[in-house]
Amino acid sequence: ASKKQTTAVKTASKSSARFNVGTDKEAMKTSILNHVQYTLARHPESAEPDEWWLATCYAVRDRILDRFMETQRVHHQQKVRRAYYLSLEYLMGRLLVNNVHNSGLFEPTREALKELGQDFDSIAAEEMDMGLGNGGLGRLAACFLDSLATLDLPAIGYGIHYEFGLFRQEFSNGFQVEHPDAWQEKGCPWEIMRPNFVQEVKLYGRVEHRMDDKGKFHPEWVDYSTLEGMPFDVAIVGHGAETVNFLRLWESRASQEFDFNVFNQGGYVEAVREKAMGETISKVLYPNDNTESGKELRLAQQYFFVSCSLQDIIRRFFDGHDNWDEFPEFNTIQLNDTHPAVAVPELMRLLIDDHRMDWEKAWGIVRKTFNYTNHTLLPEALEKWSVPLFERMLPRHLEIIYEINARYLEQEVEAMWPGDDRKKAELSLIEEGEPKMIRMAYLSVVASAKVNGVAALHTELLKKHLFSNFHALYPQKIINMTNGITPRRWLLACNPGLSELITEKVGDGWPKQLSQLDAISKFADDAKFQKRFMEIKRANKVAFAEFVKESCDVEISPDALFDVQIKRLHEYKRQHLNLLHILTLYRRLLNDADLDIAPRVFIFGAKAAPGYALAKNIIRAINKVAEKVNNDPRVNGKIKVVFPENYRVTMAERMIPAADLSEQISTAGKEASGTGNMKLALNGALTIGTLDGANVEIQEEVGEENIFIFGKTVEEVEEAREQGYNPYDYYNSNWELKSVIDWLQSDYFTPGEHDAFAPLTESLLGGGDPYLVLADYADYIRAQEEVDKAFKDQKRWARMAIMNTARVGKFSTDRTISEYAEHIWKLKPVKIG
Ligand code: T68
Repeated sequence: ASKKQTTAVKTASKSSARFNVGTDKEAMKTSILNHVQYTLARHPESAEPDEWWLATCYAVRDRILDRFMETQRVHHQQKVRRAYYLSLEYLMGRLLVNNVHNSGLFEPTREALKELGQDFDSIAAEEMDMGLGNGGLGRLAACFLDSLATLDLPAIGYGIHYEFGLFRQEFSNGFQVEHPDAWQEKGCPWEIMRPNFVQEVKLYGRVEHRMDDKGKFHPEWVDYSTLEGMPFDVAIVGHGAETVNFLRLWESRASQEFDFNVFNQGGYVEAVREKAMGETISKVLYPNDNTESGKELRLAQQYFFVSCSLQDIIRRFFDGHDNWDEFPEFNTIQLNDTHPAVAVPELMRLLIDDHRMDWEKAWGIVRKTFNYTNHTLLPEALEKWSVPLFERMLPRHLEIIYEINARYLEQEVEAMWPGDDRKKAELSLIEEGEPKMIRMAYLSVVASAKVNGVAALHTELLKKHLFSNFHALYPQKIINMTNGITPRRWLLACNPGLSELITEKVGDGWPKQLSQLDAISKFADDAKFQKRFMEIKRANKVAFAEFVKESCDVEISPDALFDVQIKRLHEYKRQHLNLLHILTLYRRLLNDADLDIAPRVFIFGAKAAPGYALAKNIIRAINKVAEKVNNDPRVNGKIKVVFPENYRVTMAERMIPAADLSEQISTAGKEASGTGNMKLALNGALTIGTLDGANVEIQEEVGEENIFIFGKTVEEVEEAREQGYNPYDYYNSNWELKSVIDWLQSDYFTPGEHDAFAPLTESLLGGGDPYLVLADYADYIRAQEEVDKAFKDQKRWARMAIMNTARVGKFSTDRTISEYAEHIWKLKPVKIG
């Protein structure tokens, strides 16, 4: 009977291998109704919008899961090589719109909802953002997952199932106020809990070296505490592909068993403390972008998710293989920055202590398995963990890191620079000091097969500065992988008007072959095409203006130039340079009411890390200047400043299609790549920017005549510093610059409240202006005047905008991921079905 049953199960799953359920409108309708009634227990007549949203997600999910299971069956059966992406952050945004587009269910779902009396767009708007990331690094991980599935590459993402993602931002009297982000409040239809794949993780304790019966010493980690990791899987649908990969996120739980032991030893309070720790680890995402906190809980998060993930990878590998020698042949692991770098000593520990492998063999496997992506040169973002903290939390891992260090210094560094103790100190994984610190970036470089930067300029600077010694030691190791963005979310889904126009002209292949957009460049001067392109832009601006009216109670004209800066608030990104330009125009307008400038709306979207005082002060300054400017009748509506609160992926999807101008104005050498720059250019916004990060490559693609470049180059920045840069030289010699800074120092924008922007003005003057805002001010103003001139010539502007959309095909993550697959992962597509 049981054999018969197995055959029956097999037949059933085979015949339904692709779709168990229909994918037409009628089937979707039935399915949505079924979920309203049998999943949510609601009468369709009384179901609320968020319930229609849930039911729709479940109906879509059913269809995706068919493909998901089939993909995993094929991968398992064919014993494929897989890439594993380890990242502490995934900034996914909403999933419904993306999933219906990628799975080809958009039309039937929309039609089905319509017949059920529901509007797809308003139903989709019920979804909360899955905001498990800070900024570019987390969003890049999400775009990578989309491209991996689209290109049929076998890959799994690993991360943390944070209970609270990046905080929700509100403004109060211009100040940023943070609130917890309860993203799971309405339910999480996209994730599947997998209790059968729970993992156990150890923390704290100490190491004993015990002799085995052959007289050999073996280290043993004892007196540790344990936690459990519960996996939650989110299906990742490729665009128009059969492949459905997944993202596995770990949630921490107190381990029942451990509590019980401590409890029996009479350690009641200890047991409760451990339980609290178990439940705390995956509570909240650290809200820093490009800085490191050095906090104990952060290290616990890193180790927790890395240990769960490695054990899961090993379990999956041995479900089909039986020999460690083959491990690097079937597994490649990408470290998204150094945040998961503790994976290096953890894999060594698992191989040596748990699987009794000798050091050389284990190290050989590690070095063939890991690769590392660097996302920053900023010193404050480079991770260093204090040795005493590491020793307390991960005593065995500290031993392993010391051993890696000793062997690599004695063998590799010594061979290259014999007898050079200074080189050894420079290159050591341990930085001397009080306390000693572990250099996680160096550990990642030494243990990885390939190390990559994220834009051409960034990679060159890595080779020249941060990793110059490593570049000499391992000349083939450091390579460039220029970032990208997924055109599915960042054009097809967020800008339907422009997508339709493009499809009409070049066919519907562009979302998977973005370089096909180049074919619209031949219409750049075509008056009819220009008109349609600009009408679509205008419609997007109208829609955004409505949103601004609702959310900020400010009226903005869709005929004004929409000047957009959207990114994390950070000194190096120089939102305050943008602010100085706004103040300059405001001043000029007060001096000359008839000043001939194109009306402009300055649009900001940014969160500041809660502990970053200067960034928060800049937010306050922008808000206070906005209040004044928007309510000053003398300005006559010529300039407006809007800063909607709680910038996030969903808000970016509204702003980007409506943007005319894209502000990419970081100090040269500071922004590793930038990816917002790519999204805005793709949607026909012109860039005003420095020669930094990927701006350099955007200029190469769109041509000098279609971008506004200003400011000091990396070399000029270095030179200015060497010559003892002094912001007062600029302040004292540029009368207009002096006036606007003085203005900020007055109480004009905060009547009665003095020194409100002291942190900001102090950093520009007394603080030495570390990011050369004053040095770049005059050239920025000049470039902005060119923008103004270009915008007044609408034909010229249309041409430039079209050329931007046409020429940025290079920046699809499909191209980026193909390069990773070829040069780093040696990964081949696997067709499903
Ligand atoms: C960004 N980095 C880069 N870091 O700043 C940006 N850091 O230039 C680049 O385009 C992007 O990565 C993708 O490569 C970040 O977003 C962080 O968010 C971060 C988070 C925690 C600690 C340090």
